[in-house]
Amino acid sequence: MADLQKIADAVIAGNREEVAQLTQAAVDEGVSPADIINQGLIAGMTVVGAKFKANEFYVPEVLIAARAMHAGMDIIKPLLVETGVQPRGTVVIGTVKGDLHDIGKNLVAMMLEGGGYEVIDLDVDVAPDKFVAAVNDKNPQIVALSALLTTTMPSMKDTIDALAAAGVRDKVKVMIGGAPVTQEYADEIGADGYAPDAASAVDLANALVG
Ligand code: B1M
Repeated sequence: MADLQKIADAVIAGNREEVAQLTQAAVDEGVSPADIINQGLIAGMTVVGAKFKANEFYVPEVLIAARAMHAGMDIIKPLLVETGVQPRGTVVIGTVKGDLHDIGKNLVAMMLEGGGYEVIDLDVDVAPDKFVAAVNDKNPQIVALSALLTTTMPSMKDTIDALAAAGVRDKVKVMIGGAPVTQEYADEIGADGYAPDAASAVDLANALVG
């Protein structure tokens, strides 16, 4: 009988081979993809997020755990399509125009994937019109904006304004984050939420999609 807690433990330990092997064994035993994701892969990443918040894990451990989670997701993803399991929501994420910093954004993207979201990553230096195009094409529930420079924070407001000008602002929740960003700034530019770190970003996304 598959022990899904072992998958979670292997994710937390960042053991990519073990996650892949245990995930494949669970699939072969007929455990549902949704159970493997929720009780194994996401459960593991939830613990990783909590440890990261508590400063028990640092960036390298989170990246290694996320890589291990991906090894399991690679096995599960084709089955999700077959069984029609829906992600918790879709998030379009990117580092805003003029800004090339992607380490924090990638962490947020990985944690959101670990939290059960489909993540569409537009990469770095993303102009407002690219976010608008992605909202029109992919119909996400959330647009997630990252900025690391005080000089590129205004691109967050430009992006929100562009979503409004294109008539799609009410279709999505906008969350923002990055080292210089604050809740006050989120309020000032009309974002729906701010998260200080990658684990909090998952909590915020969950709150925003209800
Ligand atoms: Co840059 N850089 N950098 N840099 N860089 C900083 C940000 C800086 C603080 C360094 C300093 O001067 N002390 C400074 C900004 C000053 C300011 O604006 N106030 C700075 C500068 C000035 C620059 C350049 C202008 C330097 C130059 O060329 N003169 C230049 C700008 C280039 C550009 O973007 N146009 C530049 C370039 C670079 C590198 C390319 C060399 C490299 C980036 C490589 C890469 O990302 N692939 C780099 C790096 C690595 C840094 C530092 C050292 C580290 C940033 C990082 O990755 N942190 C940084 C100094 C520092 O922070 N100590 C610095 C780790 C990462 C996990 O944290 O990104 O904060 P962070 O993400 C966190 C949270 O913020 C949050 O969650 C993450 C995980 O918990 N978060 C979100 C992030 N996005 C979120 C989104 C959310 C929610 C949470 O919701 C959507």
